[in-house]
Amino acid sequence: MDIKEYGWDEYFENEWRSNPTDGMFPGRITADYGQMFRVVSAHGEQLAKRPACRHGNSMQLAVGDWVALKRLSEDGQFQIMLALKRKTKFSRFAAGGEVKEQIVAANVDTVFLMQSLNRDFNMRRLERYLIAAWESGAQPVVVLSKADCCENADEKIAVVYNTAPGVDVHAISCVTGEGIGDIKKYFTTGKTVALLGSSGVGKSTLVNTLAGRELLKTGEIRENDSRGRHTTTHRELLLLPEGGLILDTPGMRELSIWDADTGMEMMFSDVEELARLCRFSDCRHQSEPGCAVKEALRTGELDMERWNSWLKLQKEQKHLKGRKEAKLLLQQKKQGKFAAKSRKEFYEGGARHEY
Ligand SMILES: Nc1nc2c(ncn2[C@@H]2O[C@H](COP(=O)(O)OP(=O)(O)OP(=O)(O)O)[C@@H](O)[C@H]2O)c(=O)[nH]1
Ligand SMILES: [Mg+2]
Ligand SMILES: [Zn+2]
Repeated sequence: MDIKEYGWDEYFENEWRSNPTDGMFPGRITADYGQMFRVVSAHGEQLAKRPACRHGNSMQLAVGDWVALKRLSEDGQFQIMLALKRKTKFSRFAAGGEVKEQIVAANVDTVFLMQSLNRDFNMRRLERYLIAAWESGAQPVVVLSKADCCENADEKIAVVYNTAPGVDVHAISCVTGEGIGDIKKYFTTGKTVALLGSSGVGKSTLVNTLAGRELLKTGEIRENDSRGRHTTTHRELLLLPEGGLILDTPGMRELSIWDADTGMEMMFSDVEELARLCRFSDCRHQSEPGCAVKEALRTGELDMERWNSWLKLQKEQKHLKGRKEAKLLLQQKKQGKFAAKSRKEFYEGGARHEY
């Protein structure tokens, strides 16, 4: 197997050389099964164990990561020893209330932000995905699926163009084949495209359509509300027969953004620019004189919905930043206690040894 087909390039070659990788070989994680990963390498595909936990703090690995593998025994046991620095990573705030970054996909070149044209279409949700995508370092592309189920696709495409200036938008149908030819251009040798979106938008169906066969399981959507049933349960990276890689993911219930600074700037540069034009640098854009935002809302230069969206995202980010800082403080406090305890043990121990 030629690992270049899986995206190995000069960047990773350099990373490889700058790490202690003697006696190891490179591989890319293609599936995450919890304690085990499926990894592809020049020796084919194998299962590999997670790296050993150090200080109870195991490194987070994600599908798409390039890792260094070691053969543990002749009977085909492999262990991941280290991960190479990522080119890009798509993260979110981990679900379940914990303050933790969850890496959804690593080393992705393009992310398809998928929404279906029948039921799932929602601009506020798309904004979140776009922010996270810009933050990831990968190129976002909006893919509107199930064009065969929609009468006014053109109108919806126009709405997306307004929300996401400069981002490619495609309407596709896996039933009629519409638009599939156009999106093939993103799949070239060694390049990785990740599919993200709610359950039931047709991510796995698109993989099967591009692969030309049933590689992945797909599921009917619920009749009453057209939502998906969370058919895909783990992330998986696949090589397409015509070249290029596709990363299927389980549908996300919600996307809480982990980091948003770059993403907000990319998505809302017009709003942020306006806010900088206010007379007072600490303008709250409420009733202050010389508020450029209020003025733009009055003239219609700034759309009210877009402004509300920005406000909501700002507020959410502030809240999440507060939670992150609180966690950091707690960690530092714990580490401080640990250091003090070790110091105490060291000196007391040292004193004992002297006698
Ligand atoms: N009409 C129509 N139905 C489609 C299209 N693409 C997918 N579907 C249907 O939508 C349903 C859900 O498709 P999946 O591919 O399983 O959706 P998914 O995004 O992978 O969902 P999860 O794995 O749950 O995240 C299936 O019944 C598909 O047949 C399309 O282009 N047109
Ligand atoms: Mg799926
Ligand atoms: Zn203002």
